Amino acid sequence: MYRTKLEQFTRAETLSCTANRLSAHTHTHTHTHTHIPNAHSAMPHASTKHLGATTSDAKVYGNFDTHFFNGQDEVGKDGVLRLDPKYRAQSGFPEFLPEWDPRQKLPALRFHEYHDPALRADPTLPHILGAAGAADTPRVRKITPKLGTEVEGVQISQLSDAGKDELALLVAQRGVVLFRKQDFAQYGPGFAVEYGRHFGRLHVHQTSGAPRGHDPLHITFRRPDVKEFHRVFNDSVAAVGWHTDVSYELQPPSYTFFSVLEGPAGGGDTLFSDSITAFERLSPTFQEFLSTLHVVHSSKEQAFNSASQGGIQRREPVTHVHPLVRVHPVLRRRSLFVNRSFSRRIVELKKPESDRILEFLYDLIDHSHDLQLRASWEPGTVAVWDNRRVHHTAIIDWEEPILRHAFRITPQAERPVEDLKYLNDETYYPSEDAN
Ligand SMILES: O=C(O)CCC(=O)C(=O)O
Ligand SMILES: [Fe+2]
Repeated sequence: MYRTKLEQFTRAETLSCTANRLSAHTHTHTHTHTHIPNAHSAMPHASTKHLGATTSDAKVYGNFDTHFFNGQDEVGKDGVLRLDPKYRAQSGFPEFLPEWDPRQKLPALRFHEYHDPALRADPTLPHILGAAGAADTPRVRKITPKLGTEVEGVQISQLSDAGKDELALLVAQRGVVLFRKQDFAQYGPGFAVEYGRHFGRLHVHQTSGAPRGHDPLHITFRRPDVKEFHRVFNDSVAAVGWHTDVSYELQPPSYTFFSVLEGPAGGGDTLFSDSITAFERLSPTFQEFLSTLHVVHSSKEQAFNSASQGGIQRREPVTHVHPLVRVHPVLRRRSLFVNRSFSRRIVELKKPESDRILEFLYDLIDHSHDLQLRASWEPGTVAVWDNRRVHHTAIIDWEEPILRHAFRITPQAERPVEDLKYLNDETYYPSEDAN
């Protein structure tokens, strides 16, 4: 089953990615497999015992999530955490407001097969691009030549299953698609959840708020309060936090739906960067080298940030090892799967080597404007991005006390693979929770 470099890793080793277990393992056994120098230091030093992260770890990796915030939000008599009533009162979308229930505890996520809906799609995309010769064909505009498309004239809420499959294919091909003038939000959070199920098993986030009874919705809510702005810039010079969503999970997401329900009249944009083009910019020699590497991703610092603000923890924090270069099952192209928010360490390299290479790759993805686009929000815009392919960051560029409220639907994809022969192979490079 395990060939070439995969032979170098065993289940026992991968399981031993925990600081203690790995160091014990590497000291007591002499295997012929790849040495992973100081791999235990990929794990953050534990000071907050149950989370395995420290304040300085958490600071290094940023805190851009909108967790519950003790002191600014409300602890209900029922024990449920909510936004302060004065913020709730300003919302035009109360059904989508977040709550956090500290008693909610979920089991670890387990492997499941993923069958990409785009692989079922009619490649001529008749439901999205319109049937040939039809009078009212949708307006479709490329945002940049390689990345991003804007579509007007399709109500995605009305798509049949075949139409949803086509939507997935278009999003895979373009990385991100902005559907304008959508009626999606008016059907409420329950519709959004059911709709998302077509694209994969829905992810429930470890710390974020969700509307009551609709846990799979991930809510971003910037409070209409200058304190929100001050908190972001307190120790930062820019409100930019490039990432791919929840890359620490065993099966991070694919077709991710995101809609800003209300926000600043101009600004509050979201930036996207294409990690396929980023990979293709590299020299063939460097591409091949990177394709041999694997990376530890961690949710511990995000969990710490939530806890330090009085927020919740639905699941135990996790670390997982993913290939640095993954292959997209629909496009059959390779992309760089590392991000500053959750990637921690290249397991095969020494720490200074890992640090420099990761920094180089983050820099390429985060700062190369010629592989990026800037998505602006209008009322009714629904963006769908392929989280396997693009990185994104919110932009906080307003200073007035403005409310910005968005919801995300996050279907989980396949476990990232370095070669499609491992697609849906549960035993591929086993990296069970490394806790
Ligand atoms: O608020 C934004 O523009 C993006 C938020 C984000 O990163 C997310 O919900 O995944
Ligand atoms: Fe995100």
